[in-house]
Amino acid sequence: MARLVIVSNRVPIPKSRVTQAGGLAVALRDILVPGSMWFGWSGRIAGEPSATASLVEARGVTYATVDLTEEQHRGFYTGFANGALWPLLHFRLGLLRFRREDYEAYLDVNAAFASTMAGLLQGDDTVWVHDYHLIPLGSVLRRGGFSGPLGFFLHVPFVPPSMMQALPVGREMIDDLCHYDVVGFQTEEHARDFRDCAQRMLGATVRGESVQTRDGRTVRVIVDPIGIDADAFTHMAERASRDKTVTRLAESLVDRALAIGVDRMDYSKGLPHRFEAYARLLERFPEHRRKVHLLQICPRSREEVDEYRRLRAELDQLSGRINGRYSEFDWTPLRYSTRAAPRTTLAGLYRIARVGVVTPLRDGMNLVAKEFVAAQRDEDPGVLILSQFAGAAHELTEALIVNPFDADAIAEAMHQALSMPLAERRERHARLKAKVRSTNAQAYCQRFVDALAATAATQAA
Ligand code: GDG
Repeated sequence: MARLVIVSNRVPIPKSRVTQAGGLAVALRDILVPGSMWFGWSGRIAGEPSATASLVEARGVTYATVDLTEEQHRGFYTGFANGALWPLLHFRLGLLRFRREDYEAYLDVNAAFASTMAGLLQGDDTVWVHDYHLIPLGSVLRRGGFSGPLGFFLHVPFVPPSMMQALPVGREMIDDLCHYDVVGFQTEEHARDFRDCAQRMLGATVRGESVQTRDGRTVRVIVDPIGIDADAFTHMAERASRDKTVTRLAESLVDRALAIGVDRMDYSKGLPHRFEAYARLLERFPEHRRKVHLLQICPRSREEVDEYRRLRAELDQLSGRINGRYSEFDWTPLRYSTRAAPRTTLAGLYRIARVGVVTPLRDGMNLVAKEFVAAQRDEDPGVLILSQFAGAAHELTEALIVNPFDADAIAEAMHQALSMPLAERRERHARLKAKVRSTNAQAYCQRFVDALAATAATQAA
């Protein structure tokens, strides 16, 4: 196969052989064979934009990164990507902040990425671009003469035309997506919304998976749900039960059940609703008082965006209120941490939890749901509560599926999970685990790369 070049906003350069990275890095590990390249932002802010990429080799893979200036970062990342696209794609029109100068910065950074990449690309490379930060990159690469297979995968949800039209440059976004050969989404619903946008906003023709623009471009739209390396995660969770933090927490539970939530601190994750639901559980089902702890781990993220700072203040207040209302001298119902936990600790914590609470208001997929399932003990598994608006709910139908806007429904699901007989827990878990193992990270990558190769072969023919 031709060389694969991955492009994403952040590039997780492995620091040592033992690094256990999360997210995309894990998902892509198997296809990053020696010779491949990963291109993106270094995570550094510099006085001047990078003229060339800095290159680091690790295990035969080249990691090529560029720095951004303060101004680029403000407009491209904080402004347009996270201030306009992220809320829009999570159905939060009220939070959408559009400024033309941010959009200009977004286009400039995409153009700068493309021009630096031009010096690194070889004619027959296959380029796979990731996520909403880099939607226009494909069209700039094409204009610059790149003619190899070009794919894009969107990790977050997609919206129907009625919402996309609220973005003043929504049409440009859809047109940019139609410059790729293959565009992948997490669920059929997101793919359908994209096809509808192309039809309604560009006048494109849709036939099955293919979308044809009026000027003759064809893009194949595929559904490719992302997964985790389930078996590796199960092993990590088994080993992690001996981890110091996990053992200490397990001891501190003194036979109380643990419910766990793990989310970046983001308004899409439904955290205030979840806290509210937990308070309802304690109010409506008092038999669980003193018998359960909710541990919510939510590492702070994107603090440069106002809405994220407001969310933190709201959660601080809510958690204080719940603990103030229900705590006893020897029982604190809600344990809430805004620091990131090491990945192994996380795996161990999932394993000792009786309930996994995954209730985003919208989520492309939600990998925590899959990690929770993979980490459970087959003989005595915990129960997953999952939002109907997470992409994962399309696959993990044996979870307790809830509407995350309904605090009472979440409280009832928590009650059901805490009271569920072992036989039912085992049955649900066995089915969920089989799904998480089969729709794993490797299958996700292979499907996308195969779709790109097939499209390239058709075009060559
Ligand atoms: C986007 C889409 C889609 C969380 N806290 C800690 C920690 N994490 C890890 C989790 C999980 C990852 O971060 C989060 O993944 P999610 O899928 O839940 O969410 P996003 O970050 O929003 O990712 C999402 C995903 O892309 C992939 O396509 O599923 O829908 O929004 O792996 O375990 N990891 C560590 N400490 C923490 O405190 N080590």
